Amino acid sequence: MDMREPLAIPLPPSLAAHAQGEIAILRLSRPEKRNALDDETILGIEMFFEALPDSVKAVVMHGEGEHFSAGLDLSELTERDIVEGIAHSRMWHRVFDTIQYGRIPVVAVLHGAVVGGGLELAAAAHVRVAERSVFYALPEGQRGIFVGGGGSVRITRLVGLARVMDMMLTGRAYSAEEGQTIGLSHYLAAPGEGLIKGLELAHRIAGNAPLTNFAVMHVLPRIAESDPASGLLTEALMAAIAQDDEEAKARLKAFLEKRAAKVGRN
Ligand code: 1HE
Repeated sequence: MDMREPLAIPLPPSLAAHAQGEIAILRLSRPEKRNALDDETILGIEMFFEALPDSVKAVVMHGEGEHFSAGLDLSELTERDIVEGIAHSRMWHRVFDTIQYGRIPVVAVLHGAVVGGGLELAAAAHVRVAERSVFYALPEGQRGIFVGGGGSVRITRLVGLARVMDMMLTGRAYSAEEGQTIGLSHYLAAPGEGLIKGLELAHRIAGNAPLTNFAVMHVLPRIAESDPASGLLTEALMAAIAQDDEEAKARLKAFLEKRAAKVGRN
């Protein structure tokens, strides 16, 4: 039985949103253009994340049709000058920052093409599930352009500068298995089973203490980017704040009274 209900967020036709209990599902719904990302869609993604009700604790993002996303809508690119180009890229940065540094952890479920801006969008999510049909590429080089959706920051942090250089210079594509090995995805799924896996992961994430999810989304990446001494100090502060939370105390008590699931068995 499908328990999904439409979410009352005004979105462009290229997006669809549903709720399933504490999970919101965002679907890129422009399969006739391979979910190419035009301005309307990017702004719609921002609207979706900003309007999510408090009841939502995790998001699953996926794509309709044969591909997750063919990246930037190239038909919108032709008439832009330099100033407009900078503003456009900064708009993508703003929206993808809303995903990465928002309130809610996001699981991206990937299949087919995950290329250019599609890969940049996927890289802004917190957990990635890849169906075996996935291929990843940064065809900006072939198109005569450059990444503009945060890829030079986020994708280089996922897989390293050398690999991104190769992808952009040679047009190299990575398969699902290769992407899993180099760190583009966290999980592999059989064709058609990515959404089920993504929902399962989202339910686990939604079950965490909210303060832990906040710390993982907002504090952990900042620590990873800082010098070790500042990072360790920030970690100590965050650890003390987290353990002082009532929810942490209740969870630790539940474990000590043998009411909590054991690691690796839930
Ligand atoms: C598009 C786009 C697009 C498809 N913008 N319209 N992205 C790319 O360079 C990838 C370009 N796309 C492709 O290489 C292929 O379309 C795919 C490998 C993704 C899929 O192939 P296929 O055979 O399933 O579809 P198709 O027949 O190529 O495309 C179907 C339609 O989608 C067709 O339009 P139609 O009107 O002729 O039916 C395509 O033109 C259209 N379409 N991709 C616009 N991207 C913030 S900076 C980010 C910079 C980038 O993202 S650069 C990478 C851009």
